[in-house]
This record gives sequence, C-alpha cells and structure tokens, in this order.
Amino acid sequence: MSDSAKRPIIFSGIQPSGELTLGHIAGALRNWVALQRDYECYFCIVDMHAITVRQVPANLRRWTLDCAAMYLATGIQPEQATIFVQSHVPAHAELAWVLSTLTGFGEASRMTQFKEKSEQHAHNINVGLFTYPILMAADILLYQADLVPVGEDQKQHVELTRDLAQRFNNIYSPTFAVPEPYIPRYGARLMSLQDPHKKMSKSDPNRNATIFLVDDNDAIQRKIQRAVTDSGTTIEYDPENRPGISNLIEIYHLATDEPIEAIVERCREWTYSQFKAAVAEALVAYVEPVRTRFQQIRSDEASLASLLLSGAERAARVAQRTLRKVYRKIGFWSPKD
Ligand code: AQP
Repeated sequence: MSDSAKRPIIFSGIQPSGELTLGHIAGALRNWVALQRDYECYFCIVDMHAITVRQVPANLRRWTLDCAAMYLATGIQPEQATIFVQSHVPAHAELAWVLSTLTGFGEASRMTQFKEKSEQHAHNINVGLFTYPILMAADILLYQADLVPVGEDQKQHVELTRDLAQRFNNIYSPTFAVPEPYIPRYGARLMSLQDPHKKMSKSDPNRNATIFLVDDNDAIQRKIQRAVTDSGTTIEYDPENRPGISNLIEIYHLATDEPIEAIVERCREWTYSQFKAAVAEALVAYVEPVRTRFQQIRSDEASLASLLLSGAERAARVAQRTLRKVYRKIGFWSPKD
C-alpha cells in the first residue's frame, strides 16, 4: 500500500482492573467497532495502567484475558485491529519516561482523574497514579494515532497528549501525529445506577451500581429495577437536573439504537416502573449475545494467547520505530545511527 493510501490510525485501551461494564461499550467499544473498518486500529489492554491501583495478581492475569475476549465478543475483528497487552511492548514505558521529562509538575497536578482516584484510594496515592496520563500519552503517540475514541473522563488526558506531542515536535522537529479525541454524543459517561452523579465503574464496591457485561439476565433485570431515579414523574432527558432517568434513557438508546428524542416522545407519559421494565428487557436482549460470545471465546485460551502474541509482535515493530526516532532526536547515542 502506498503512503497516500494509508488509513488514519486509532489507538485506545481499557484497563484489565475488573470485569468490563456497559460503560465500556458506551464510551469505547462500540465506537471502536464502528470505526475499525476505516482506520488502522491498535486496541490495547493497559495492564501497566491497572497497577496504579493495587491488584491481586491472579485477578489481573484473569482479567487481561477476559478483556481480550470481551474486545472480540463486542465485535472487534482481529483482521482489522491489532489487539495486544501493554506490558508486552516495552516501548510504552520507555517513551513515557522521555515524555515525563517534558511534563510540568503543575500540568500533571491539574488532572482531575488523579484527584478523584487519590480520594478513592487515599491509602495508596502512588507516583504511578500521578504519572498515569503521561503513560497514556506514550501509548497513543507511539502509534502515531490520529484519533482516540474514549469516554468523557479521558478527554483531559487526550488534551495533555496533544500538548506533549506539540511540545516535542516544536522542541525537536515534527515526530508525532497530534491526536484528536473521539467522544460519543450519548453514552460518553454512563452513570452509576445507585448514584447517578457518579460514573458507572468496574471497581465500584456496590455491584448493584454497575451493569457488567457478564451479568446474567436476572441480575440485569434486578439492577435496572432498583436503579435510583428522582422524584419526577415524566420520562425526560435532562442529564443535569434529572440524571437518574436520563441515564436510563441513554442505556435504552444504547440497547435499541432508537434516537433519544424518539424515546422521550414515545415514552414521556410512562411511569418509571413501566420505563424501567422496557429498559431491562431491551438491555437483556442487547447483553445476552455479547455474554454468550464472550463465554465461547474466553473458553479457548490458546487462541487468545496466540492472538495477543502476534498482536504484541506487530505493535512492538511500530512502537519501536517511533521510539528509535525519538531517541535519535533527543540525542541518545546508538551504534546503529
Ligand atoms: N461509565 C462509563 N461511561 C462511558 N465510558 C466509560 N469508560 C469507562 N467507564 C465509562 C471508558 O472506557 C475506556 C476505558 O476505561 P478504563 O477501564 O481503562 O478506565 P476507567 O475509565 O477508569 O473505567 P472504570 O470502569 O471506572 O475503571 P476502574 O473502576 O478500574 O477505575 C475509557 O475510554 C473510558 O472513558
């Protein structure tokens, strides 16, 4: 393929720090699937990010394979995308070190995810949590990504990535593509079912707050029925003032593809309990095939291992090319230059 025929590049990743949730589909996976045919895609399982919070080693290993299987179960095509584990490609840590020397302490201190996670993990506010966005910048820049499809919470990190790319390009010479975030209009921040002011999270200690993609149909029904709403009576989309019901409308939209406006128009006068029943039914129909595919794919560990091995080899070749260029430009001596 000639250079002019090259497809633009996507990089994105998910931490294997638990079972994946409906939030991951809404903010990330469904957009990866939609974009995969038109882009050259690198979809990473970011285990190095996951250890910024203390992990049980056996769980981390299991969730890494779960994550790969879920990528496939939600529709990522291994023929279209390079799927790999971050720690299998050492260039991520190496470029992160270089970028850390270009990042201001104050700049890193402004990252809201660090502030939030420091509160959640007050007993373990480690330096890795602080430098997390720099490692994320390295992830993205190594592959010369043009687009980074993420949920709303990651927008600030992509902005930092852009600043670092531009800074490096200005100090040395053009080296990195400057990536754009890709944030969906709806579902960019699915909220907790138990506290609609909080993001739905895989590590929420309250399992009722989160729809996991491996939840069985009964669990999905139960969680939706118990979702916290508000004291209103109509089905209206107003995330600021009616976050609970608006979140359920976004979930319904995700499960059925019916436009938000059409849902509101059709269901405005329904009771909350009627609407919750409809959301639960649609969500069961949406999640069940994903769960079934996941179970099939996850049961074949040998195939997953071979997919991740070849993914890492391919990713490492591309990443190494960028890293070599960076090392040369910053003045690291090498006998190969
Ligand atoms: N609730 C969500 N709504 C929309 N997008 C979401 N994403 C995660 N949760 C939601 C998007 O998924 C991608 C990868 O996320 P991650 O698991 O690497 O990190 P996270 O955002 O910290 O997700 P969790 O579930 O909250 O993980 P834990 O509990 O381990 O911290 C990102 O694009 C993210 O925006």
